[in-house]
Amino acid sequence: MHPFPSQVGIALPGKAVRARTHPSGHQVVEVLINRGYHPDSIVALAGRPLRLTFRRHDDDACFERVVFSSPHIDRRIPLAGFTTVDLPSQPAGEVRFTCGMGRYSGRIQLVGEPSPTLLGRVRSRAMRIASWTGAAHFRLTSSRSSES
Ligand SMILES: [Cu+2]
Repeated sequence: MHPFPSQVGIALPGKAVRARTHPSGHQVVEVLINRGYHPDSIVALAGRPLRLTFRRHDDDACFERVVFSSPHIDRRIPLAGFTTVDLPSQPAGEVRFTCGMGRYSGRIQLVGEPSPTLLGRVRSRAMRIASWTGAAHFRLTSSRSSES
């Protein structure tokens, strides 16, 4: 297995798709079912909930159910429409999901929060400058208040 890069923005090995993170901290990823799961390799942050939305375009009875390894979730997936599966926040590690008979599978890699984030690095640098000069302090606090 490949080691995962510790920074966001670096191309992931294989066809792994990174879950999108909403500002609320919720992570989402869409999975198309058509002769398999697309993507079948997902990377998401550990310690945050993850919502998978399945769209089934394959009438193979295999895909009528999807079964997760952790937590153990067994969900029916109708042919039409979207089926949402919410995984709670979990520690770093691998979660697998398979079709009802285990013929098709996908995996979710829950990885530690990349640290520090780009924004975090910029902030900590700004704070260091602020502590040196004092002058940057006003700008820092005013840019903060504009975020809320
Ligand atoms: Cu199957």
